[in-house]
Amino acid sequence: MSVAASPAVSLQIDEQVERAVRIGLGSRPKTLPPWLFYDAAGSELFEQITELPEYYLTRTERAILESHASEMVALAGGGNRLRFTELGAGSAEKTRVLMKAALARQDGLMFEAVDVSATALLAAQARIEREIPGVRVALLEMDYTNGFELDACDAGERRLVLYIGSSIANFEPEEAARILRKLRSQLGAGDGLLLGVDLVKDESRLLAAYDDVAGVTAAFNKNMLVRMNRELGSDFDLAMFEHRAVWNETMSRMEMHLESCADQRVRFAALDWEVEFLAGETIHTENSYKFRSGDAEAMLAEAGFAHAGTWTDKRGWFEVCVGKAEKLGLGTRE
Ligand code: AVI
Repeated sequence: MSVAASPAVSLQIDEQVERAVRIGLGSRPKTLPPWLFYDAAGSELFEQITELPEYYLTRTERAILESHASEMVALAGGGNRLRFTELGAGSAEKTRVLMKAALARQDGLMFEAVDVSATALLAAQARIEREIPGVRVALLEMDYTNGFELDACDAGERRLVLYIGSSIANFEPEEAARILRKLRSQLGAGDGLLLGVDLVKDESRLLAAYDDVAGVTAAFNKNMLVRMNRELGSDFDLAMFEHRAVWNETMSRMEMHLESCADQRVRFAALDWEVEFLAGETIHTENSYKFRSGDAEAMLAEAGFAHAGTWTDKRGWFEVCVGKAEKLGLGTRE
């Protein structure tokens, strides 16, 4: 944290936010990293997105988990007790069905919820422990993208890491591969990873999911501007930027942008800095990669996981894969 020295505006400035904004808006084309979406208002808007009729991802993945939870858990556990570790757990809504399936095979379940913010986790912890007797929730407040350490499991216990919601899709492929490799290095041979990814489908369906009629995704995207105005003292006029959702076929990803409606200049009073925008110029705020059959298994294999199973919905819109950590070379954890 640093306190800005500007005489006009004095704010507590998060250095990580300032650095990301200076780098992103100083680049050509302009970009901002998607983690900037998730302040309290952005996290709330994302929860609303998951319930939109157009945003099929959450509903479809939940249906896959509901249909196959017992099978997934049996495959992951084999003859062992399971411990769950969910990355980016948030409210852990979809995980409940897996918890119940695990509790049908074993007494009690340790659920480690990993997230950057303890706020969402605290509410989830109380609710889960109240509503699903036998689950003990441990909160691990950390940014799993920057490396993390997990405790070793108890004897006779295996860890199943849950990485669902297509969260891996918001990272560039090399970054996603790095995260999975890092994760693998924290696991013992035979531990599992359950990965949920969204699949390539009809373009109109994808566009609708990222540009809903009610405008919730537009508000989510523009929340970056709101956040910069509040935290960095900028004067973005929200009416002067349009939400744009684009299907990039070549890169197999949905992109979100904020497009400037005119030539304009935005002043960051707290940073004593100005940024110019041309009419039609965009800030690229998010990529959401869409996968094809076999891609998730290949990602798992590359990170050191043997494929154990893949499940999809009837329409082939979303996929859940389970991989098992393979034995590593000498000098590693197991
Ligand atoms: C969190 N993540 C998987 C969402 C996605 O679909 O890429 C974020 C999101 N962006 C727009 N709508 C939802």
